[in-house]
Amino acid sequence: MPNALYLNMENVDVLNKDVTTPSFDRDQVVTSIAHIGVSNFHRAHQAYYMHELIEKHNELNFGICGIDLLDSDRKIYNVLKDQDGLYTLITKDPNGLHQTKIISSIVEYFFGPENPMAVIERLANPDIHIISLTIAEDGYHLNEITGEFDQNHPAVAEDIKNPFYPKTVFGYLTQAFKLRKLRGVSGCTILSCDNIKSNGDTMRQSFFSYVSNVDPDLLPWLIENTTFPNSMVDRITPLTQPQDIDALKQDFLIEDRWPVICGSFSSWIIEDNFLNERPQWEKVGVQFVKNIEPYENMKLQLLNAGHTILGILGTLNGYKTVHEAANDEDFIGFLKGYMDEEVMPTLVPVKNLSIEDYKTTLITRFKNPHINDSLSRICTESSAKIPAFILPTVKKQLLKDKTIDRAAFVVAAWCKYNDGVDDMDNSYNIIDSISNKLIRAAALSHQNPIKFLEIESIFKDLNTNEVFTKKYTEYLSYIREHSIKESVINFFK
Ligand code: CS2
Repeated sequence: MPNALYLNMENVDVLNKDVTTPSFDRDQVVTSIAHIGVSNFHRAHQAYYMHELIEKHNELNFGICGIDLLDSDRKIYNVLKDQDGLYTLITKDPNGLHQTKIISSIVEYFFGPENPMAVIERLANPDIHIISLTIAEDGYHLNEITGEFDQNHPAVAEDIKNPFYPKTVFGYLTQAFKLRKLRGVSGCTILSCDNIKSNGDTMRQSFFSYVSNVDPDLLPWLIENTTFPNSMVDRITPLTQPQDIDALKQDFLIEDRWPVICGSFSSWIIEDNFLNERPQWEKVGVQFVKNIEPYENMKLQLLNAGHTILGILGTLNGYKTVHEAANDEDFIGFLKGYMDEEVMPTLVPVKNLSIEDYKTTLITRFKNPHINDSLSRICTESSAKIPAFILPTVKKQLLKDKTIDRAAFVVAAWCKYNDGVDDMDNSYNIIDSISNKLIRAAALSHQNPIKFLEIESIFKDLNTNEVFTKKYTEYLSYIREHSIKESVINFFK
């Protein structure tokens, strides 16, 4: 067997012919987007859309400069440095059709911990018109209880003390915008691509409250010179497994140290609120709308909530992947019931999109056996996911005296999940920034079920709602005595 070729600019034109390689001349691409957080998700989604626009429509003015700010991102820094920003995107549809493509839209890369000044200078450069972000829910440093920006968060407090050696995105942006203002450079659009409600507004609020604390004189200029479009981002992107790297080597003779696997369905809906000229992403399927809220509610409350539900129930049952849980008739039946009875009544129709179709496609996406999306990825940071994906539905349903049974069941199941042992008696890790708190509250709930609902940062005052607590208590005592499967069947079949 011939040797596999390292993925880099030198080899990209002589790779296996079954792989789609870029046809554009990379030297012609001008960087005008700086993206912070070069996660798998960014590489499957925004960088993919930009690649398509360059490739199919010769849009050479919007190359991406990838940036990571966290020490823990050193691996992607090393990989992208060695691979000249190139990586393989393997798209797998539910019928087993795979597409393997080299993505070439990340034309530069900077790593904050290595050289913070270089990052600040790049962000301040007049060529950069859009700064986009995937920094995950916890990157916004919101206070868990008030939902406001947390000035006392250790990373934020550190940046306030050492503004010239920032660690957080807010510290970096403040320095970059100070330079822009000083040098008479125009502002730019800050485009959040995270799975949080009103992601643009949230970013604006967090950033502006940081600036009003550290550099209030900058604020009026920022208000005039930045926009923060809200956006809805959607593509299922699992963690890359060693077998994915091996398969690429075996089947395509490509040595890519960090390829990305993703589902074939993808969607990106953005509020059209850009400061400067923006890429014509609509040419590659992006939708521009006036108000993101109904689209965002649909996605967070159906897809992300659906994932969380399959994650919790599936893990308790001993499953390891989303598709195993989704192909179990009892669990998918439970989820369909949740969507129809508890989520659908809370959603409002959206323009140019059928929520019914979205929901149906979603089930097929969850069942896709080729993706191998792990339940442990889904259950990671559930303490941030449950309040964002499930509790808003509960709140809306309770306000209208409508059913919350399945949501209460999920919360009860999540309480048991935090015991850390599945129905086969196998233990698993609880990966959550407040795992200690969760485990302690779940332990106390054996005596008093409400103890779990007393985690105020998650449930706020839900522990005082009689309708919810009654159902939750009933379910929890049953779930503690029976398997999750028996419980689903007993209450919902
Ligand atoms: C998942 C998301 O993290 C999660 O819990 O639901 O990562 C999901 O796969 C993406 O939002 C899909 O668009």
